[in-house]
Amino acid sequence: MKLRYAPTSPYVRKVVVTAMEAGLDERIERTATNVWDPATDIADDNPLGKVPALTTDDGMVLCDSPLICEHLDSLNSGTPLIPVQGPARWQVLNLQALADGVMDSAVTQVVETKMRPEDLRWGDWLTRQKTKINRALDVLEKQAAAGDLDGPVNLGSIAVACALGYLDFRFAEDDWHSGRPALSAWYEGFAQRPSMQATQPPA
Ligand SMILES: N[C@@H](CCC(=O)N[C@@H](CS)C(=O)NCC(=O)O)C(=O)O
Repeated sequence: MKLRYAPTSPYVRKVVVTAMEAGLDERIERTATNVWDPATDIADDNPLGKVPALTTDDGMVLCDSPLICEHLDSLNSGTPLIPVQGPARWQVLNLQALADGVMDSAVTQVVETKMRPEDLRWGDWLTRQKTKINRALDVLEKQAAAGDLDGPVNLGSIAVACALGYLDFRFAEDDWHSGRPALSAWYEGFAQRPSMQATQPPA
C-alpha cells in the first residue's frame, strides 16, 4: 500500500496510528506531500487535493480517512478496531465522527489564520469553529468521566486522541485541558501508546 501524507495532518495521524495498531505499518510505503504547494501532484491520486490518500494493494485509491481506516481494519488479523456489529460499532464510529469534526474545525482555523490574507479573514467564522470544538470537548469530557473511552483501543479512541493531540500542537494557548480533568487524564494515558509516540507532529 502507498500513503500520501503530511506529518502535521491529524487525519493522516489517525490513519498511521490505525495502521500501527493493526500491525500493518510495515506494509505501507509513505510519500510526503505538501498539498499547498502549487506544483503538487496530489490530484493525480486524490482529485480533492487532500491527504491522506491510500493506494491499496490492488491499485484502488481511497481518499478519506474514515474509509482508509475501515480498509486497514479489514486487513487487521487482530481484534477489530471497528466493532463489526451492535451498539459498540455505532459508538466507535460516532466517536470518530465527533473527533473528525473537531479536526475539521481546528484545520479550518489554521487555514483561516495562516493561509488566508489578513484582510479577508472572518472573525465570526473563527469563533464559530472554536465554539464547535468546545462543545464537542465538553461532550467528550462527560464520556471520559463515565469511562466510555476506556477499554481496548479502537478507531474512536484513536480519532479522539489524534484530535486532542492536534489541538495541543496548533492551539496550546487555548488549553483544552483546563476544566476537563477526565478527558485530560485519559489523553495523557493514551498518548503513551507507542503508536501515538511514533506519530507526534514535528516540533
Ligand atoms: N475528510 C478528510 C479531510 C482531509 C483533509 O482536509 N486534509 C487536509 C490536511 S490536514 C488537506 O489535505 N487539505 C488540503 C485542502 O483542503 O485543499 C479526511 O478525513 O481524510
